[in-house]
Amino acid sequence: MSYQRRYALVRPLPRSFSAALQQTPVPINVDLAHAQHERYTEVLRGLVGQLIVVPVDEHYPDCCFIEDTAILVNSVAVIARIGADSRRGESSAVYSVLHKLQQIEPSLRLHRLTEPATLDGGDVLQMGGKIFVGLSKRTNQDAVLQLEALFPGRVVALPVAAGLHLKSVLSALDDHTLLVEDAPPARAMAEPILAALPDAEAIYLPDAVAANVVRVGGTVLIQDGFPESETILLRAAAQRQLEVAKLDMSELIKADGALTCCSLLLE
Ligand code: CIR
Repeated sequence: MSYQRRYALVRPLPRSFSAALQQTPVPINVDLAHAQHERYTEVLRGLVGQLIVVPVDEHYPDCCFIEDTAILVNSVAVIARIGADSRRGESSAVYSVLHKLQQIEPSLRLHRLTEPATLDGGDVLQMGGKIFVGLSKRTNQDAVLQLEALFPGRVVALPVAAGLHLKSVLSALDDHTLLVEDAPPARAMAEPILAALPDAEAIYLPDAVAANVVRVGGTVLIQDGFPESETILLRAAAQRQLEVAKLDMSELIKADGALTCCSLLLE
């Protein structure tokens, strides 16, 4: 996979974010969440060719979690049918933006997952040419079947045993390095991924949220505020000659958001 990205799509954090879905309800400081999301956006702007901002929609408190609306595989965009009813409409604005982008990127192809498929992009990990799909409360087997038809031989489904999404407990630092929360359910989720990628190794981290990083070009975005995990990540990044950008996303974490969930990256 090329880590250079020509485009990143982001969607601003709405004022209605205080009503975002939460696995554990805790009050959110929306002003701070807004500032954290802005910083994420600005850091990303400096790392990609062009940052595309999808208009915010106050009707969707979770709309900043744009990752869930689509998956981008090389020049193919698959518009998701988001698993949570309250979020399903978030994909339309992303479809419109990608449809417009086709005018300057004619090789971009658009597909839509259709009922009864449900899928959140947070359940999809692309690594080593494979597309790993977590079967979760949000993502079902019908989505797996539709993805298999689009990407024959590349899709591997696995159960999500911990966290909201597959990538709530793991992510790819590069095509050979899987970051995984050091806990039995997450280790079990990593097994089929490592089995499918014989050249890959796992690096285990004490904090689930720190296992979700965004790799863009020669830079990796990591969560600030998890010192034990950070020590391990800094070592892994240095070994791979990667720059590190630390982002504090504490208020988005309260709504089960991680780093990958706030952008869609297009090669
Ligand atoms: C939700 O429950 O859908 C949102 N509050 C969080 C979504 C996070 N998405 C992601 O990590 N891909």
